[in-house]
Order: sequence, then C-alpha cells, then structure tokens
Amino acid sequence: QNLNINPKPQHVVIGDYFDTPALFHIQQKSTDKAIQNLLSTYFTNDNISNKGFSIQIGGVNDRFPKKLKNKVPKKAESYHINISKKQISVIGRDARGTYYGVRTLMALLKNKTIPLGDILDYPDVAARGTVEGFYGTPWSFKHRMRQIDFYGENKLNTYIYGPKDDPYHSSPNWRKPYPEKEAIQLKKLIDRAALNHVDFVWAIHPGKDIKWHNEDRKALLHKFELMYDLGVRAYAVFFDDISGEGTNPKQQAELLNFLHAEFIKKKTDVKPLIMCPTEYNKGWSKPEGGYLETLGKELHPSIRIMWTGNTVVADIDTETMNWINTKINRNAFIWWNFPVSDYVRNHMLLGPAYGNGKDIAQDVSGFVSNPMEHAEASKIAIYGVADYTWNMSEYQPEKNWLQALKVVMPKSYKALEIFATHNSDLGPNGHRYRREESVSFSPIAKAFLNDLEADNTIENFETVRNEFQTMVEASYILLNSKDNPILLDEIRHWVQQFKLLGQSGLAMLHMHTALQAKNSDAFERSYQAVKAIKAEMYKIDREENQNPYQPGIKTATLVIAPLIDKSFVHLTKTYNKAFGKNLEVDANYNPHKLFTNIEQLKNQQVTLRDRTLALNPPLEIIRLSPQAYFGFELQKEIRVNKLVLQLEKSLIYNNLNLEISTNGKEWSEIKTEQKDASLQASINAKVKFVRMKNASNETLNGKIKKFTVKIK
Ligand code: LOG
Repeated sequence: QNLNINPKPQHVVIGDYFDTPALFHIQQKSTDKAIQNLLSTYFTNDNISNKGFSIQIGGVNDRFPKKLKNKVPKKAESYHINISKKQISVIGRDARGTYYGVRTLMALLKNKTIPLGDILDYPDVAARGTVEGFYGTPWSFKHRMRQIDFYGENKLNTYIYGPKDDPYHSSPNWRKPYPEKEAIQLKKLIDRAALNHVDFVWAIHPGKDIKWHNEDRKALLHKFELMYDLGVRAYAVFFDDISGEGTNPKQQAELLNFLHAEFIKKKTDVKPLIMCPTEYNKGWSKPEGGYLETLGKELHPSIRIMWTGNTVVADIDTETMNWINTKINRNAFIWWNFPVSDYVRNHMLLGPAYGNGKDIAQDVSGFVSNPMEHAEASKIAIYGVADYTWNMSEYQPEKNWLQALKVVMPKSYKALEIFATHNSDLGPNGHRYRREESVSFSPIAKAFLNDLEADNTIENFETVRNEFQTMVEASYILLNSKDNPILLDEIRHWVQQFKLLGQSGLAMLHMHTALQAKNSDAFERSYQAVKAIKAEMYKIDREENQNPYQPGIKTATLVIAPLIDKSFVHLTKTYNKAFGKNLEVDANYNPHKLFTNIEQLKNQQVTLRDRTLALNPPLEIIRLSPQAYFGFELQKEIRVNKLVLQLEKSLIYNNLNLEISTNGKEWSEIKTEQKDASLQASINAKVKFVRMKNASNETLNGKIKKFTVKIK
C-alpha cells in the first residue's frame, strides 16, 4: 500500500479506511521535548478534547498491551503503530523510535481518511543524513535551520557540519573559539537539531598545519570542550585533502584514540567519533604505504571511518564495501559525493539520487550525502537519500524524485520537473562523474539530428518544437512561482538561461522552416534571433555566479544545448551553400587542450575567456612525480604571452621548470620569477605546447590555485 510517507515504511499491514477524526485525546506516556514540540504543531486547543479519539504515545517500557509491544521491531530507532477504530497506539523501541512513530502518525493525519492496521518500521542504515563538506560558500544560518527541519521530517538522523571554507573548522582557525555571533548561531542550530532528533556532528579539519605535539592535542581537546559547551554531542575529525605531516596514519590514529579516551569516554553523553581518512577513496589509496590498514588496526573499534568509494565521486556497491571493510576492520561510513557541485559550479544537479547498490545496508555504518552549496535545491537529492538509507531494497529513485519535486514545490512541481529533467548532468569534469539527463527526450533529439543532417523529412519536428515550447513555458511558471522563493533564489539564473535556450531552439526551428520554404528573409531573421539569444545567454554566463573555479551558468548541456548548436551549424551551412551566402558559423568552443601526464589531472577542464586559457583549479592536492608535467596544447602555433601559476604553498616553485615547444618533442626552457606568491613568466613566442615540469627527483605535492596563459 502506498501511504505517501517518506521514507517508505518497512512493513505496512492495513485494511479499511475510516474518516480522520476531528477531535483527539492524546495520552503521552514517556515522550521527550522533540515529540512534545512536534505534537504541538498539530494538536491545539481546537482539536483536543477528553472525548476525542484516543492516541497513546510512548515507548516499550511504558504500559501498553503485551501483544502491541511485542510487535515493535527489535531494532534501533524502530516503532510500531497500531490503528484500531477505537484508538491509535504509537510505541517506540527507543526515544528516537517513538519520535519517528509520531512523525509517521502526523503524516497519516494529513489525509482525509486513515487506514486500520499496523505499521512496523525501522531504518536499514544506522547513521543517515548529510555532510556539509563542500568547498565554496557555506550554507547560511537560515538554510541550515531549514535543512535540519527537513531531516527531522524525513527521518534523517545525522548532520555533519564540516564546510571546507569555515576557517574555524579548518585552518587557519581550528584552534580558536568561534566568534560570538557564529557561536550563538551554532547553538541555535544544535538546539534545533535536538528538536528534530538529528545528531549535530561538529567536524574539525586540523590536518593542514597540525603538529604532532602535546600542544596541538590540547588545542583540539580544548576546542572540543568549547563546542561541548555550545551543545555538541557528536564529533568528527577530517584529514581529507591535506599533504605533509598531517597525513601520517599512526599519528592520526594516536590522536583520535587520545580524543576517544580523554573526551568521548569521559563525557558519558557523547557519540563515538567519526573520522575522514586522508586516503578516503580507493583511487588514492597507496597499498604500499599501508595507510588504511594502520587505521584499521590502530583506531579504537568504536571510531567510524568515512569512505567515498572507488574514486572521490563514486556510487557505492558491495564490491566497494568488501574492499574497504576488510582493510579497516569495520563497516565504512559512506561519504557520498552527490549532489555536491563544488567541482562543476556552473551546473545545477537536480536529478534523482540513484546508482548505489540496494544490497549494502549490512555493510555500512552510515551513509551521508555531500550536497550542493545550494541548500534548498539539494533537498531533491537528500529526500532520495532519506528513503534509500531507510528502506534500501525497496528504493525507487524515479518515483521518489517525482515526490521530492512536489515537496519542494507543491504547486509548480510540474514546471520544476521539466527544468530538473534537463538539469541533472555535470558536464565533463575532472572526477568523470556523470548523471543521466533528458532521458526520454534524448532518442528524439538523436532522430531529429539524423533526419536533419541526412536531409530527410524530420519526423519528430513537432515533438521537438513542443519540447522547446515547454521549456519556455516551464521557465516562466518557475520564475513567477510563489511556491518556494528560497529555492527560486538559488536556481533563478539557471532558469533564465533555460528559458533562453528554449527560445533559441524555437528560433532554430524557424530557420529550418524558412529554409524549406526557400525564404531567405525569414531564414536570416531567425538566424539573427538565435545569435541574439545566444548573446543574452553569454551575458548571463559572464555576469552571474562568477566564482574562480567554474564561473557562469550552464543549462541542459547533455542533450538540448548540443542539439540546438549542431542543428544551427548545419542549417547555416546548408543555407550558405544554397543561397551563396557567408553567414558566420560560430561553434564557440574552446579548441585548446590540457597537456599532462598526471592521471589525477587528465580530465580536468580548461576554460578560454578573453584570450586567457585557464586550467579549472582542482580542489585536491595534486601529486607530481619526477618528470610529471601539466600545461596546454594549443590548436595550432599561437603567440603566447604571460603565464601565471599559483600553488597553495609556494615551496615547490624552485623545482618547477617552464618549457615551451612547437612540436611536443623538442623543448626549450623559459625563465620564471616569483611574484605575489605566484610563479610568472612572459613567454612572448609562438608555440603549440607550454608546460610546467617537475625537474626534481622527488614527488611534489601541491594544490593548484591558478594556472593561466594569455594567448593572442
Ligand atoms: C572533499 C570534499 C569535496 C568533494 C567534491 C571528500 C572526502 N573531500 O576531493 O570536501 O566537496 O571532494 O569535490 C573532496 O570528498 N575532495
């Protein structure tokens, strides 16, 4: 039976429905503040009466008939709801179980009728939720409050606080207390989390500059105490994306065991630690170093170890779990890097949460999603994670996704569906992670292009026209929707871009119609219209979301945009030929490529803007073995001017040589100078290749902040 409850309950045995009563008599046996608060949002003086329909709420240690209590699943966070004509009983295995029972009760009471019967329910995965662990602007206070409420509503129990760009979480300020304003807000968040039965896990990221001496140990302990005073009762320590001393597994384990013994154990009300290792995915693990085995052996068994899978951004299956679990002597705690977009910041990832095995519930100690810096838009995926982690084997990504759209936009969800259908892939990226996009439209687009390029009658013309029209209409609906202004704020520029894209599609189709009718005036007008719309899109791309990583606003990049571009080029060429014209066919793509022998960098994207060719700075530490190089291969020999390389730490500049070449075989070295923490050179030569090479005999580690060359 479908009760429309997220996450889907495990066992539902229901029969006839009866009308939802209007008056209730609530008897709370043992309930906590969270439950009382939740009940008060529904039950008021207007619908409470001693003569009302009886609802009994409590736990397995309270007085309930044996046969009801026996049905409460023997699992953590479980509950049983029994609904008879006379009364409803909600019985939880533990405090959180009772809370979840009440959550389900509230969902049932929203309907006009209620079913008779039993609901037996429990989560498959122990820790479920999110890790705010992305680079970029951390979520605002307002957004975090909304997120935490959303987690409570969807029975997620974990929020790990670890935004990379919070200086008091990471370097330089991890040793220092939060300033008063931030501390007050954190306290409010922590209280809000408690009201939603969410563990607020505060994470620290000390590895960039930690020294393995007593002073820093004490500093950590002290910071933990300060956070305890703000109400934190669960902690994590992250060692991801660091290099140097901080990466030593023996030292990491020793520190964590120290924190376990001196802090976690001494406070009796703090949850076991969670840690994120430096080698947090298989691709980066170096078996020869024995890093993971050391953690597995040394770390106290209660300490949970995070894992992102086979690569940084990966979906998880049993093979993944077997590999890591044997190494670390425990069930890994999954850090799922979806829908995080800090490495594809010009994209919106609004598709379903799919791809993880439905048989890994027994192999994980936790499963959290790392979301986008757009909090509200991330709810679409998080809604899916809630369902997946609760009732894994029955999870249906598509179905859940449609429901999620309704939850975030109760009225305009159909327009949102059209937008989200075409805004889910990431485009090519360094992590090679891709998502489906425009799934049902994709074969239509293919057939359209085939017909067009073969000069056949286009069978799908009307269907394609309809899709473009639908894009425009959906965009107008969204841009004027009052449904969820907070979500609209996040997606607005993408929706504007989407609307323009749809309009450019319609104009492109007009080009085709005009060409068929041999109407030159009409063709050229529509051609100019496409160009003008493209110019508007270019403007948005240049003005909005201007971050240094992937600036701009990209939409529908997998299917729709390429369809329009290719058709436009084909139509213009055909027209030029038939009418002896010379209209510009500008494909507007970047013909230059990255040139490297470093595996980690191979798929990193390169951007060309205002004659500046730039490597999109990767977020991770890059390992440069001796002779490793990275640079650019230009389309042809071009005059190259200023080069700038900026690394996070300038220590290794002396070991890097700048080289240029016209053929990729013979190289000549160019002099560089250090200036404003960067390495610079004026090349001023015609070249096809330019590269930075590790000229030393050692492996160098560094984070590339900026790497650009100016070309003619
Ligand atoms: C970071 C994370 C980032 C994510 C995606 C982990 C454990 N750490 O490569 O902060 O949001 O990848 O870019 C990471 O995933 N490093």
